[in-house]
Amino acid sequence: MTRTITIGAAQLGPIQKNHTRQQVVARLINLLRQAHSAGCDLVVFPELALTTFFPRWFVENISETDHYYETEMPSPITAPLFDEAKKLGIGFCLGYAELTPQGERFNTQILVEKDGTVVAKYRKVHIPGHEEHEPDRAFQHAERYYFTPSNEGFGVWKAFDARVGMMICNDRRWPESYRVMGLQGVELILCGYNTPIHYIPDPSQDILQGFHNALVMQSGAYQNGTWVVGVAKAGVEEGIDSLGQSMIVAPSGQIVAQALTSDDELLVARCDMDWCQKYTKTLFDFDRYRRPEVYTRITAQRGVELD
Ligand code: CDT
Repeated sequence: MTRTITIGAAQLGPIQKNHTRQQVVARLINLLRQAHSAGCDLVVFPELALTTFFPRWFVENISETDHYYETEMPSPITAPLFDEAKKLGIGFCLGYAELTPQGERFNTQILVEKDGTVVAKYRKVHIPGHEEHEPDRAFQHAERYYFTPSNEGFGVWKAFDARVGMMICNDRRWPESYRVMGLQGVELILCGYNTPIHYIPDPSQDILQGFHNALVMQSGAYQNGTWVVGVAKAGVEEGIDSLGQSMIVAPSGQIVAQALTSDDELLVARCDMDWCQKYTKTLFDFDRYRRPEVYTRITAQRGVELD
């Protein structure tokens, strides 16, 4: 018996500033229904999947942006997505901006089982961009103003008869994200992203965005013997072009499905969780081959230290 999960990576095209939550939820439900027709057990939506990518603008008073954040999940507006998923018997993973009762702001992703139970909540650890307004930029990437970095780390949960972890966008560029989950026996990592193609601090990287996206997820999958599902919010949003190229990567590091457009698009793959063991019990048998005693610098220091 193999443990196969049929997974739908539900890429979204742009969400403009004037698009309502109701319109967006209707798009999510449309993708969910397509996934049901394709036999999916689980649908993965992008990072901040309910709104436009608002960190591209700076406001002096952060509370002016409260309407971009969710204070409850499900809420009356998102409930139809939860209801439809439960009715269809499909699980899903959804990214959104979270405002807690204590006033903390997190970039959050939740995992919902086929019976509608919220299995897990993950809050983004690696927050990229800048804290202050940078008026000379063509657009802001003020995630560090809008979100607190989570100290909860990278969990792995038993769901869909597999060991499932989550990360969000910039987390995928850091090998530590995958390895912390790898050390908990992760078999499936779900990752939503919004990646502007134009990287203002070093535009020479623009042409490499697709390469780097694949590079980090393929190597993270292979080096930890895990499936990785990376799902974009893509296309030209408020004049800013963001990377598509959503993909499902096998524990071998091979891409088994990839988006072809920058619009709402579902890609589907049958993912055998037992494939992970071909890697985790051989080349990447951590218990046999890792040398944590010589890796102490990794947690002892943050930046480069020169002697
Ligand atoms: N959303 C997100 O984390 N985006 C970043 C952009 C980095 S440039 C500030 C990413 O790593 O794709």
